[in-house]
Amino acid sequence: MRNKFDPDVLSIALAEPSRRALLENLRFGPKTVSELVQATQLKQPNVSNHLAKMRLQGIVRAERMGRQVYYSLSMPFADVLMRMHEYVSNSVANGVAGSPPAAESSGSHPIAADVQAAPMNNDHRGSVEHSGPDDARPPLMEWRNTYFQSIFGGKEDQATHLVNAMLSQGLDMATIYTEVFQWAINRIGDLFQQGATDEAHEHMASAITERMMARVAQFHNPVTRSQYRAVLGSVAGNWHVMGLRMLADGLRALGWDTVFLGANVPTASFASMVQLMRPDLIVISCAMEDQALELRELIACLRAQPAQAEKPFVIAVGGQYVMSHANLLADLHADFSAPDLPHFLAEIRARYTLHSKN
Ligand code: B12
Repeated sequence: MRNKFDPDVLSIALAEPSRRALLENLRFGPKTVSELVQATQLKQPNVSNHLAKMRLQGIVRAERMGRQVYYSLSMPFADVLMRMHEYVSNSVANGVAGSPPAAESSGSHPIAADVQAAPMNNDHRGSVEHSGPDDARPPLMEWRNTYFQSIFGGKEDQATHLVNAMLSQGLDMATIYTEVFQWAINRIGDLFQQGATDEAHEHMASAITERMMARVAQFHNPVTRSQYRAVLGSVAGNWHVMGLRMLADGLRALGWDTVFLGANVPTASFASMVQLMRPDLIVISCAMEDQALELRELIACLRAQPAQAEKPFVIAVGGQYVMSHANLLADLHADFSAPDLPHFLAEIRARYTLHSKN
């Protein structure tokens, strides 16, 4: 067995010029094999081979869009290099340079063990595809529990490590957001309801999750642009914004131009922003009964905007309040709703033709 710090072995992964050239190119966004061949002047089989290996190592991920497969970095560049280092160290420690790290059932790093035990996702079909309960991989339960513990304990570094692990395993945005983040946040909400935790914990967990979402979204850049624009905002009085941010990130990953207004948007300024931006879709989030009147007023105000007559837009409403009131949609004169991100994206796919190039 070679020494763990053998510079020859490290150089294979870290200083291999072709891989470095490919990674350098992927720093600036997703690319196809042909684009990478053109950019690096490497031979096509070489490029494919390197990409396949780096995909197995969780360094790059692949997304199919129509007939094209796009490759992108699965995490920040610095983390990619660190992961290569970690990977080579593990491989050398196991005596097989270049093979995947062996699963460890115990050890000082529980997250690392989860990652190693997880199967590779070789059927990655798109950046915002939802895996669904049927193909939920076993580690999902462990990931969401570990994520819950991280945000509940205020361990942002641990959460970051876990998010990196999920990204490098090819977990898509909708699965990470819904099955892990939403699940964990709602669990903290349940604890709050039972009096088992306090507002400070809820705020801390929410703040960490918003940062983790930014991390995931950074690696789900759209590979093509659609011609559609959405304006998203929470109704006046509503400080719940995470769900809305998820929808915004999902739309952006599909190539939409998104204008995110955030929490507690006063009705009049929401409406004037719509007038200014001329969106195709307006996405409104309403979490509480107390905001029902504002929601109603906002929709009435939007319907009365000249923009509605000049370029008709669709209004989607959702959030805890909407979900808990059947038949509200028709009553509000809204166009559609959805209980969560995957259903929202399914509705978007059904209503709009996506990925038309500029
Ligand atoms: C986290 C949280 C907070 C955080 C929010 C932080 C943030 N940055 O967003 C903070 C601490 C600020 C907060 C404050 C309050 N909260 Co609070 N909060 C929650 C909690 C635990 C989770 C909400 C959440 O973010 N979930 C994760 C996201 C991803 O899920 P989501 O919001 O449901 O969004 C998904 C879907 O709803 C849907 N969706 C959302 N919007 C839209 C829009 C459209 C168009 C579509 C199609 C779909 C859609 O897609 C999203 C993604 O999958 C819920 C409990 C729960 N189970 O929902 C209570 C909850 C919403 N809060 C509640 C309450 C009462 C409050 C407070 C009054 C007091 C408190 N508990 O601290 C204040 C009120 C603040 C205000 N005026 O808005 C109540 C509301 C009860 C009600 N229906 O009237 C809940 C339900 C808790 C409860 N069971 O009592 N809260």
